[in-house]
Amino acid sequence: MAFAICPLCEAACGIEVEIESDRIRTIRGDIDDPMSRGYVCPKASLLADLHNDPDRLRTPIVREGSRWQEVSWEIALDRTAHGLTRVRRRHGRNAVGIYYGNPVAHNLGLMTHGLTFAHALRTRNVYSASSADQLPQMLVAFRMFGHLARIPVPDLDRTDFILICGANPVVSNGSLMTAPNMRQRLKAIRGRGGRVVVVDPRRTETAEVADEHIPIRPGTDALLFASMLNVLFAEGLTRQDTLGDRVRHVDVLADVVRDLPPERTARATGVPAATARRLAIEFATTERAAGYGRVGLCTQPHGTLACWLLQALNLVTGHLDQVGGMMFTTPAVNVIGLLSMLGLAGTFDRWRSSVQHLPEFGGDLPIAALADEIETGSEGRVRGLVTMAGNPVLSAPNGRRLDGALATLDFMVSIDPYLNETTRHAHVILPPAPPLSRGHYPLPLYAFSVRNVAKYSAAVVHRHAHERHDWEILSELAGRLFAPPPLRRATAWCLRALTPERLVDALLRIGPYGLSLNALRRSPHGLDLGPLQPGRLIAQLESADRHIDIAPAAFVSEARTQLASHADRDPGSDLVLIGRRQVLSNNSWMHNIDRSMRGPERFTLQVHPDDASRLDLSSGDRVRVESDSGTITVPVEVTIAMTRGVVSLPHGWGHHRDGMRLSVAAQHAGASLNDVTSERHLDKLSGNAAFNGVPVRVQPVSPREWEKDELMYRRKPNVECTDSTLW
Ligand SMILES: Nc1nc2c(c(=O)[nH]1)N[C@H]1C(S)=C(S)[C@@H](COP(=O)(O)OP(=O)(O)OC[C@H]3O[C@@H](n4cnc5c(=O)[nH]c(N)nc54)[C@H](O)[C@@H]3O)O[C@H]1N2
Ligand SMILES: Nc1nc2c(c(=O)[nH]1)N[C@H]1C(S)=C(S)[C@@H](COP(=O)(O)OP(=O)(O)OC[C@H]3O[C@@H](n4cnc5c(=O)[nH]c(N)nc54)[C@H](O)[C@@H]3O)O[C@H]1N2
Ligand code: SF4
Ligand SMILES: [Mo]
Repeated sequence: MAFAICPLCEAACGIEVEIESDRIRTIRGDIDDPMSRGYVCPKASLLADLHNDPDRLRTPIVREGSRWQEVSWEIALDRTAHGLTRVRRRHGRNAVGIYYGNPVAHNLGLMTHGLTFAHALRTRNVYSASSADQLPQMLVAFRMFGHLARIPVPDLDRTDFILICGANPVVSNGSLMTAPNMRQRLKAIRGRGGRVVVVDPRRTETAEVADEHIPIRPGTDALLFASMLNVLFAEGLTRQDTLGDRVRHVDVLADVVRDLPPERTARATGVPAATARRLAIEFATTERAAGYGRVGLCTQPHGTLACWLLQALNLVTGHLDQVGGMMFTTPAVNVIGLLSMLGLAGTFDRWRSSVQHLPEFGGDLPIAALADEIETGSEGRVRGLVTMAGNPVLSAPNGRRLDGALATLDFMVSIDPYLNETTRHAHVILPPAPPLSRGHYPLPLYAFSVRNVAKYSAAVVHRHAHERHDWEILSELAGRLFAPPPLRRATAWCLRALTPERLVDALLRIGPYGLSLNALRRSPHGLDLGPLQPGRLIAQLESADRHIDIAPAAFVSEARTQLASHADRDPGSDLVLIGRRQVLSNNSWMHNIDRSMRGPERFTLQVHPDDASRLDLSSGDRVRVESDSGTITVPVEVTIAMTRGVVSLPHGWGHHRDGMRLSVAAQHAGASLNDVTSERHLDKLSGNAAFNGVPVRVQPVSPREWEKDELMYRRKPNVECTDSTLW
């Protein structure tokens, strides 16, 4: 029996893995894990299927035209270094771009070696999934609290009121909030007499276990929060005594929301004025309350304003940095503290993308800019690309355009275990060894944990001798790319000696608890380091002599020019499209597991019954969903979970393309939501993708038309799987 940490999502559940002759027999929840206490979601057991998936690449492959060939690591790495160096020599270092995706956050070696590699490329064309995700929250943290990762988390286990906006943690298992078994934790709030309120255009699985669901029109949260602040200022219900005189510009904030009472915003938000008033007062007058927002708040045109005003609500009600409110962690590896000490608090807008002029943040450019930067003919065009644990063809806004753009690159390498929608464009794929064969410490997740905990898990199965971990691949590549020829081997050797484990050990030792990797090895279930501490933010601000800016100038001017006119605009009668997550999916990349794909069709367009009857639709019908960016054909599911005027599709589908090696996923292809989202529909202040609230036209298709589309979607491209000459 071995104990480990599930690396699939932010809950970081403890798992117990039964191994027999180096084969995984069962995976269960670890009942002695202090955070998850035996809880796991159904994805945990799929780790074994991932491990055994015959389509998972075990050997590097290189592409010649449309043929792929297995090669040795030496050849694959040499080719990669040659390809990237050639682009750099001919066109300069900005011509090599890099995109890294979500699994980086769940892979210790990619955190330690991958992020360093991205920055060592010294290109302005660094892209990541952050700008399809939490960038507005980072920008708010940077402007208000002085560090782009200083994001508070709800004190879930002690709060008496949680306001959940644009998040569905019962399905996503929580994000920027490490807290396994969300359903139970939310039930516990209600069990102690507290309240759970969900603001979401869809009656989500989280709304189902809440006391109250407040349906909102997509993209209007900033107006709702502004109106709640208006009520609090007007009624004299604000307080900042808890943060002393560290908060600046409260008067400016009061002025920004002065003309936005709930009566004015109700038409746009769809939230009745009386509801917004009541919510504001309940939130302010509950001693322990926390306002938590996530992806749904970020991925809208006023994403930064929404995230800012929610944080302002926490602040003016005295719920920030306080027990039961939104709090700051004290992780055993205190990366944010270390970076702050080194003066690395973050950066914003040091340069811009060349076509859309989107701002840099923390060294990255928004992913919405990448297709432009590849296709444009001007100086600094991206001609070479590294993708690392990312599938932007399915995850980036207007993925279809990016799909086409990737095909034009001079050279592309992907560090990825699958030949999928994105990596099929690569010239070389470097596949890492599977998750359970590597050691793990969830470095970034513990910075957002609702209790301070620390846990290290060693590899539970051996990797094959010819397999390499992500960090080893990157060390080898860095040696070849960055060191002069005589020093290449030595450089790669030094980088390999600097294992992720050694780095974590050093960071633990200088951390606030003086732990070490050995100490964690002696506690294989993990260490509970206690509840979150109040006053963490204030202590950090005081030591740096900084203040909280509750009304950063850039946000204020955007709010002044945008919010009132948004409130007064006719919301129109267009249907708008939003996304959703599903328990058995993990963004785009876990649909190749047969066991997880049985049961009813999951890829459906959810439609409210009134909209369905207006459009003459029933469940099972096929419709075309058309936006200004593109058209997809999808099956309908009529459900009262939707709000009138809003339809929903899950993202991460669309596995119908040629030239992939995903034999199971291709049988359940679906279509990609991001073939109808736009790389021009963005959060204005940060450049984050505004996936939600896309105006769409929905039209029934006849069975004949559907058959035609079906041919396109059901094209089976998996020649590689059967061609034994190549495999
Ligand atoms: N419309 C819409 N689009 C969205 C979202 C949405 O809500 N709506 N959500 C957005 C969000 S929040 C995110 S985070 C992004 C995700 O965007 P991405 O990170 O680009 O997409 P993933 O589907 O997570 O793809 C992960 C890739 O990493 C590979 N991989 C998995 N594990 C490992 C590993 O250990 N090492 C390596 N090297 N590779 C690995 C997988 O094979 C896959 O190719 O999508 C965004 N896109
Ligand atoms: N099972 C599973 N778990 C996952 C993932 C997965 O793909 N599958 N992905 C992981 C990743 S990368 C992330 S970042 C997290 C995300 O974790 P969450 O943020 O909890 O993710 P979602 O379930 O997308 O929740 C977003 C919610 O916002 C709502 N929404 C859409 N538009 C608006 C709006 O304008 N206003 C408001 N108030 N709400 C809106 C949607 O209806 C949806 O319920 O989940 C992680 N966990
Ligand atoms: S909730 Fe997340 S961490 Fe826990 S078992 Fe499921 S996928 Fe793994
Ligand atoms: Mo994400």
